[in-house]
Amino acid sequence: MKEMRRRVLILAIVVIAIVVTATAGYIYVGSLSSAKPIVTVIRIPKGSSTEPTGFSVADFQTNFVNGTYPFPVNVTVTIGVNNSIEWVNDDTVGHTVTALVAPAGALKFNSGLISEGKSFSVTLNVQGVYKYTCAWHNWLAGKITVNSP
Ligand SMILES: [Cu+2]
Repeated sequence: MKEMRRRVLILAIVVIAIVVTATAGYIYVGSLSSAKPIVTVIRIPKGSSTEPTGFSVADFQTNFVNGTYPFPVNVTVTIGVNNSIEWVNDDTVGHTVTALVAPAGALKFNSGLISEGKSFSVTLNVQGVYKYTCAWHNWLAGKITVNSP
């Protein structure tokens, strides 16, 4: 019965799409299929625990959250809403991915310690900007922008 209702719904969408196509002249096919969750993999490279030249923890603490942080943010990714990110730790020490900034209504994700060879995934359901760092090595920092659906 549920399957029948689903078919009727799909048929209705197709009919509407055809009418829209006939009147407006184009069809956005993507809206007919359910979005598949997409996973973006970020690898934490070996040697990441070594502090790079020019890093200032005071500077990080003062400026990272405010958006005027001058030290290069190592990772910048843009994903769609409800997509996932998976961090894989290729380093020989543990790291964390700890969100310090998240959009209103979104949880600030925190992986806890990701041991060497382990990974951590998060699915981001709220659009906006997230900024995260490793709790132990603040030079490992990233910015994630989640686009609207
Ligand atoms: Cu770390």
